[in-house]
Amino acid sequence: MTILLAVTGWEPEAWLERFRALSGRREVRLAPDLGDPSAIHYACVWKPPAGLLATLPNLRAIFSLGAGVDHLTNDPALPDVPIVRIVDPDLTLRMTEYVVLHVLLHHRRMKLYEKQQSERVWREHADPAASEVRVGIMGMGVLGCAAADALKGLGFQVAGWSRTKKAVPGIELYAGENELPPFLARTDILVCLLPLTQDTRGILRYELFCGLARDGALGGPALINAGRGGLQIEADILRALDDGTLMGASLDVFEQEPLPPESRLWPHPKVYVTPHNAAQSDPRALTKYVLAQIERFERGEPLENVIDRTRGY
Ligand code: NDP
Ligand code: OXD
Repeated sequence: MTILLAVTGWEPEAWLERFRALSGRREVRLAPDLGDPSAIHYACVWKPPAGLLATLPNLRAIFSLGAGVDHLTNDPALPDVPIVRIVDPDLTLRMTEYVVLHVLLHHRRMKLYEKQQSERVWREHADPAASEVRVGIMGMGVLGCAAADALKGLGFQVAGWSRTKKAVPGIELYAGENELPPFLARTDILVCLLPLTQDTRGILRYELFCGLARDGALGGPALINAGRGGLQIEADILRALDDGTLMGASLDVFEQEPLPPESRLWPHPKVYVTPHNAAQSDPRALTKYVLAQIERFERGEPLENVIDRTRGY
């Protein structure tokens, strides 16, 4: 029951060390050194080369080492075995930290106060209370619900938007295309935690920004995207920032990563850029989760957090 690790974009050594330390007598191989591919039953992967998984004839399950799976679903030769994604408190809490931090940066107008500091200006502005500010979260899954809960605890008016209708105590819930306009119209700070699928690609575009609330306590809406870069049209974000449709943006993910040095987003005075680290996958925390899933599977119990391939997440 050999495990293959295939990791690109992150340092694979820490994963290999952790998997080898916790896997007991199970063999762990690191791609591209596959050895005999027929011995490999499980693949634990982050952005594996397209076509690699199709070369493993006895593969039983694929484990994404992140919460998102678009790095797999874009492989046209993806084998037809269950795909398990990460759902773990360590990753969830990291994302909650990022969302709370960036909501507060916009709510407390930190770009303005940073500018004042650089000019040695001592000036207070009337700051709205959190209870006057409406946060809207696109994607009310594991990460969206946890962030919503933390923001509600700080006193923000929180609403969420998802594909299907659900009930989350204390959160106003909208679902589907028909309820997107009323959700946007009541939103001052828009947080995007959607997965990248055929339905969500390019959803963060100029027309959507125009639908956000313009009567809010912050004087205009802000965008926070920690979902995926493919969800956003960067030319539209720049247009909206430049013409005042958006007051600010926090972007952790980009159409092209790393963000090219020539991108106007880097120096933009209204933008916070982070290098896709809103919620890092930490091998120290997450290896245990993957191995526990493999053990469940081998005991004949169902795998948890298996994605639905037709939905794409
Ligand atoms: P989940 O699968 O738990 O949640 C996804 C949510 O998006 C669900 O509420 C789902 O609706 C909603 N959704 C999906 N498609 C649509 C649609 N077409 N219209 C409206 N809502 C839709 O995922 P997680 O919360 O665990 O993760 C979300 C994403 O965050 C990941 O896919 C990944 O891209 C990103 N991520 C980014 C990280 C970073 O560091 N920047 C780190 C980790 C994750 P429903 O509830 O009805 O199914
Ligand atoms: C993830 C990510 O999907 O880090 O977990 O982007």
